[in-house]
Amino acid sequence: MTRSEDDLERARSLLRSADTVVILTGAGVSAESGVPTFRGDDGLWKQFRPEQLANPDAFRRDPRLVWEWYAWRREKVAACDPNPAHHALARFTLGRDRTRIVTQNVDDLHLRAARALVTEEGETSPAAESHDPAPPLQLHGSLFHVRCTRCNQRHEYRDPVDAESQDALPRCQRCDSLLRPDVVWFGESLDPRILETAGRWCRAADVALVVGTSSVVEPAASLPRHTTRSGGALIEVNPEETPLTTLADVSLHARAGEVVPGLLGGLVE
Ligand code: BJW
Ligand code: ZN
Repeated sequence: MTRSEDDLERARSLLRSADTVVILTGAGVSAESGVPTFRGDDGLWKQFRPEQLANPDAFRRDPRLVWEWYAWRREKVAACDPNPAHHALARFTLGRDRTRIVTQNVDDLHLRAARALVTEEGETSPAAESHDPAPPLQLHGSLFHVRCTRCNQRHEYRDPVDAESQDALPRCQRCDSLLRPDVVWFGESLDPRILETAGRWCRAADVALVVGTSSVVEPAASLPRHTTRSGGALIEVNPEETPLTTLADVSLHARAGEVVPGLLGGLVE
C-alpha cells in the first residue's frame, strides 16, 4: 500500500467506527465547482483582499462597491453546480441523524447537492422522501439572503442585484432602508445559536472531517479543536498544509472532488 492509500484506509476506518461525525467545510470544497476561494492564487476579486470588502466599514463607506462584489459572486455561484465532493457528502449525511455538515461557505452548493439526492432517491424509493436532508449549518450566512441595515428584517433574495449606482441597490420593503447581504463580516459576531450548535456537535463528534478550509478565520477555525479536546479524531482534506494539519490524525493532501467520493463511497449504507 502506498502512503496515500494507507492514509485513506485509516481515515475510512475512523469514519466506519464513528457513531457521530461532524463535517466542517470551507471554500475549497466548492473550488472544483468553479467558485473562487478567498485566499488561493485565483484570488476572489480584482485587487481586493476579503478583509477589505467583507467588513461593515467598507459597506458604510461604499455600499455600491461591496454590493458589486456580492452581485458578481451571486451570479457566479448561481451558474455553478455541486461537484462530486458535495454529492458524496450529501449521500453520506442522508438518513444519518448523527452526521451533520457545518460550513463557512455562503454558497448553496451543499443544499443543492442534498436536494438533488432526495429528488433522485425519491424517484426510485418513496421511503427516501421521509429522509429530508438536514440543511447545513451556515456559520457565515448566505449569499442568497439579505438583511435590512435599519430594521434587521431578513429574507431570501434571489433577484439579480443592480450595483451600477447606489440608487439602484436593493431596499427594505418595510422601512425603505438599504438591504445588505445576510453574511458575517470581519468584526461581526456569528449568530450565537448557530455557533453554540456547531460547538455542541463538534464536542459530541467521534470524528471531525475538515474539508477545504485554510483554518485561519476564527471562531470557525477553532471548532475542530473541540472534537480533539473531547477525545475525537480529526481528518483533514486539503491539498495544502494548514494550521490544523499537525493536529490531524489523518491528512489527505488532495482535492476534495478527487478524494471525498472514494473516502465516503464504501461507507454509505
Ligand atoms: C481546497 C481545494 C480543493 C483549494 N479541495 N481544498 C481570534 C484570533 C485572531 C483573530 C480573531 C480571533 N477571533 C476573531 C478574530 C477576528 C476575525 C479573524 O478570524 N481574523 C483572522 C483572519 C485573523 N474574525 C472575525 O472577525 C469573526 N467575528 C468574530 O469573531 O466576532 C467576535 C469578535 C470580533 C472582533 C474581534 C474579536 C472577536 C467573523 C469572521 C467572518 C468571516 N467572514 C468571511 C466572509 C463571509 C461572507 C462572504 O463570503 O463574503 O467568511 S471572510 C472569508 O473567510 C469567508 C470564509 O467563510 C472565511 C474562511 O475562508 P475559507 O473557507 O477557509 O477559504 P480560504 O480561501 O481561506 O481557504 C480555502 C482552502 O481550500 C485553502 O486551504 C486551499 O488550500 C483549499 N483548497 N482547492 C480541497 N479542490
Ligand atoms: Zn427595514
